[in-house]
Amino acid sequence: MKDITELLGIRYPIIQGGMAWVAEYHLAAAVSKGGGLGLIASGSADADFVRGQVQAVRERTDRPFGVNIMMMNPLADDLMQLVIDEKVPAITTGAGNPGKYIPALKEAGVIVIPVVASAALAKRMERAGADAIVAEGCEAGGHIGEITTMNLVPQVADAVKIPVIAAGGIATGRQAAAAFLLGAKGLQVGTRFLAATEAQVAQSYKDRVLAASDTDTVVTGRSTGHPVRVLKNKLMREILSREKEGIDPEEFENLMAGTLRKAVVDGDTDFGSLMAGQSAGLVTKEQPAAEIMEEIMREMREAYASLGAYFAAN
Ligand code: TUI
Repeated sequence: MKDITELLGIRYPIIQGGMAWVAEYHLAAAVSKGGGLGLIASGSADADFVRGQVQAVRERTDRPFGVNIMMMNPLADDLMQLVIDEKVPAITTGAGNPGKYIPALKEAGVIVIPVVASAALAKRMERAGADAIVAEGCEAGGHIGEITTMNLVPQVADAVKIPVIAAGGIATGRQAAAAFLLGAKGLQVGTRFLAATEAQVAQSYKDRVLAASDTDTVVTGRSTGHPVRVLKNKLMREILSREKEGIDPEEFENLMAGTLRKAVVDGDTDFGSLMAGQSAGLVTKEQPAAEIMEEIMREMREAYASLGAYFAAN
């Protein structure tokens, strides 16, 4: 099995999460320059916007990078064609099944890494020709599945032969070390990069992440079948109580529409969607993306050394 670093041509086995509105060219270029795989999140954007972002990353670095495509985006067809036309080195996908696009992407030499929340979908993606899989546990921020990283990663690793990248709740080297022990060959980091110096996120949103404690996230949308992990605020308390009363899914969608942009761009921490994972409680300082990756790698080596010392003595 090829290492994730060899597959992607990167220094560290770290890929950045595809965070809609947050992961634009500044962050993606910084992560790629720093030795990981930077990602441009396309969210609900169109092909022209993403083309501009791809060009902006290329102006800043020659290193490999990728585009994240959210499968619920009605414009996903156009975005797949764009990554083929632009010869984008790699893509990750989220919130759906990219299977039908994989043959054309492979033909064009694009490395395809679907993000999944179950072993069943991981297997289907491997059969469809995916190069690697991100197994994202429900500790992650944003749209999530049901299974924890602790249980999803080893079950996906047992289910497929392609490399597995662990995601959901990984912000530190200790957690990264644990993920490798579960069978992962790489890491996807989202929440910690949300607080990176280069992330173009309203300071008030970053400050909420930096101040968060372990119990500060909640999951909304369970009642409508689209669970999303966010930091608690006025909007989410209101939404959760409406869900308890049995809110109509259409009304739910209307209340949520535009709230991610409100948080990231406008910095509205009361009525915006402050998407973040459970690891927010471990993210305590704003620092450059390169430094984040160096720190994770150093901490991961230290974790192994101390575990080695423990087992040498016991
Ligand atoms: O996609 C994500 N995280 C996201 S996408 C997103 S955009 C959004 N904005 C507002 C409301 C809702 C979404 C924010 N965060 N992570 C990857 C991920 N994919 N997590 C879970 C899944 C997933 C779930 C079900 C993948 C496939 C799936 O089923 C596929 C099928 O059809 O079988």
